[in-house]
Amino acid sequence: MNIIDELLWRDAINQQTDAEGLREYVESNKISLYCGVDPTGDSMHVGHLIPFMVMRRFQLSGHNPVILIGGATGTIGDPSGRNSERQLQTMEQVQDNVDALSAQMKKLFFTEENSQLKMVNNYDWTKELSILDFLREYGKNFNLNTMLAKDTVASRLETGISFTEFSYQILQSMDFLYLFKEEDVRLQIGGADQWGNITSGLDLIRKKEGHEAKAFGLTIPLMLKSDGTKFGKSAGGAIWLDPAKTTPYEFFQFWLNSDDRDVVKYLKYFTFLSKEEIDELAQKVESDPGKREAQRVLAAEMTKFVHSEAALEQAIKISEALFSGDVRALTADEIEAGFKDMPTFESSKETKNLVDWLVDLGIEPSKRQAREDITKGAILMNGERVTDLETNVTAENSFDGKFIIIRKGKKNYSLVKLV
Ligand code: 383
Repeated sequence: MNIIDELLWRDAINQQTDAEGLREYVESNKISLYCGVDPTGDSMHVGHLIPFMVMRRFQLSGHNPVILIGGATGTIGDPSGRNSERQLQTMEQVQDNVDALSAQMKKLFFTEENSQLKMVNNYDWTKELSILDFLREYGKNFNLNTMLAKDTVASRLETGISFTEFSYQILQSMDFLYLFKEEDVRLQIGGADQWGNITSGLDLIRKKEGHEAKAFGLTIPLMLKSDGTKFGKSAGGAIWLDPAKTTPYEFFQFWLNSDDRDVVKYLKYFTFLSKEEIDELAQKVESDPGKREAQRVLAAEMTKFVHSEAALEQAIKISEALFSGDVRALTADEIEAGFKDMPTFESSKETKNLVDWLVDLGIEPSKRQAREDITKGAILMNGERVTDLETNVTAENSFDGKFIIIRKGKKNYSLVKLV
């Protein structure tokens, strides 16, 4: 399958400026393509994977991806997809974020086989440009009506948009022209929200380089979830790629919890599994959805790709321990990761009777209820059932003198931190 057919099969194409032309071009050439990310934060999230997985697919089929980090554009902020003006970041903040995102990109895309991958920063060719050159060299090629008609600007005309954000499309267009000339980049890809910026760059290339200049734009559909909620968010907020912000366990759980109606779409979009493998998993979603095998494979593939094999093993270990209730094999770090979104309580280290302790913390509403739950075997302390009403809770029951885990019923966990 060539790369275009593969993207079509994966439902990864939203719009193309010249589908025929691009197909022909990639059939007989190695294409250099680029996709940009703005350093508006210190980590990417799963939404960013949408175009960058496609970049990787091009790379795997022998083409040359160029990753652009927007050290210049990040100081302005893309109005796309936003309904209000952004607060400017300081130049230092932008630089810190450039460093963080560059490191993240390296980790994801620079493998031993791919050490030649290119990464550029648009600050390098934008910082020296004078205001007069900007207006004379570039501004003259932009028609105000066309600029105003771009979705991202048109939708802001009511609420207001500054000249600064309005000019963003010129900056991104200058990048495409620069990379076309300097790096022979002929294709820009991005999420569907980038269509206006990408086509604006193509217009500039045509105006400056002539109509025979061959360049293309391709966008990828933004991910929609079957239940109508936004893709890439959990109860705790965005799903980040930085393990310090979203632990590999939470990351694993995010994919594991995918809806049956979405899981095949995600497998196509986000993994490198073959058509045969995905068709087989799709079959299993139909015949045995309860087993959630497709979700398991998806979660494993994604955790391995973004984090590592070791992180995946740990995520599985935590998931299994929480599922079975046997949490004894977990380390204090694993507990911290696994319990991030669960109710957490604080207790002093002094020895106390279990019934009193559960009521004092608020895990049980009353002593009567506590006694009843203990006697019927519904309470597990650190993975062990306690049925004796005289049980005492001491620091010795804890993990590393730090945590005590209480499970009430089948899956109501509480984490008690000893302070
Ligand atoms: C800057 C300079 C360029 C080319 C692109 C850019 C960044 C672009 C942008 N992209 C988003 C971002 O940075 O704002 N103007 O957060 C997101 N992308 C990708 C994808 C997406 C887009 O990084 O749709 C989601 O992740 O294109 O919103 O010369």
